[in-house]
Amino acid sequence: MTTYAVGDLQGCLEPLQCLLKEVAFDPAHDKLWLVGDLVNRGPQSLETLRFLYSIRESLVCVLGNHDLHLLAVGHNIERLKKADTLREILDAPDRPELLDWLRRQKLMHYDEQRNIVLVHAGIPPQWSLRKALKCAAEVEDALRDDNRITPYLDGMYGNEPTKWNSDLTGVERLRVITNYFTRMRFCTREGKLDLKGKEGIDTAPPGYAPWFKYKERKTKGLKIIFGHWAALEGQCDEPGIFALDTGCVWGGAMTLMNVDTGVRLQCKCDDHGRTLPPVAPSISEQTSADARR
Ligand SMILES: [Mn+2]
Repeated sequence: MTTYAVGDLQGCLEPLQCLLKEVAFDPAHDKLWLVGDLVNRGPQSLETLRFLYSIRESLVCVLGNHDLHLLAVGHNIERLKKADTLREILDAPDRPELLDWLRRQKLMHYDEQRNIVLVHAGIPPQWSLRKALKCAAEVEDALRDDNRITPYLDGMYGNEPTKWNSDLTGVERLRVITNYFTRMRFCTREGKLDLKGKEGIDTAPPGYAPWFKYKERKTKGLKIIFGHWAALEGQCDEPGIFALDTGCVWGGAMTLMNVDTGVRLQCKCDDHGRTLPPVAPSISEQTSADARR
């Protein structure tokens, strides 16, 4: 039994299947952890979601901003945007099962034995593991509750408040939690978010840094696997922090990592998220410098 983690899929099924084939993934024995952004922008959002649903017993998924957007559109709260590739899911006969499964996924997964966490974007520096788990559960509870999912999704969009405060209540409280787990890249030491910057770590606005860079970060010592930040190209020199989004949908690659050894495999993609070249996908193997930390 082996546990693998894979970066943002964004509806790119070909490279996922290429990686799973390469490691001879067996859903009866192995586990697949996904950092979220399962769908959108890529060519096969519906097929990807159906495939994941078919192996759901072997999956651990956390939700990304694109997955939450799909839920919001599916609940008639938000409209599709021009660049969205989610229409086929909305029109599918199995939409109810797929979206119902999606809303039951978590914002944060903690593996106690391995002392590893899986999140889409990150954990703000001022939160301990315990605090982060509690806050994630608040959003997860709202998503699973038939009476609360709609007001939650309706209030989810927006960049304010920029910073957590334990006195926050209602939709504002859930919004800032959601933004930390699914949209964060740069923040201040106190966890004030900048949600505009999307480029590399050296592009932080003054006073801001990548969420994982702070010396006084309260989750130091905990391993964290995350996605969302394609501009990092899978590189993160912070010990125990594993960046897996390598921009498969933007002409980069999809990355798979063995959770226990840190060994990585990549499947290169064209700029439509298809494997490159189409019939004989190229796989490059890289061993993370962090491999056995
Ligand atoms: Mn994302």
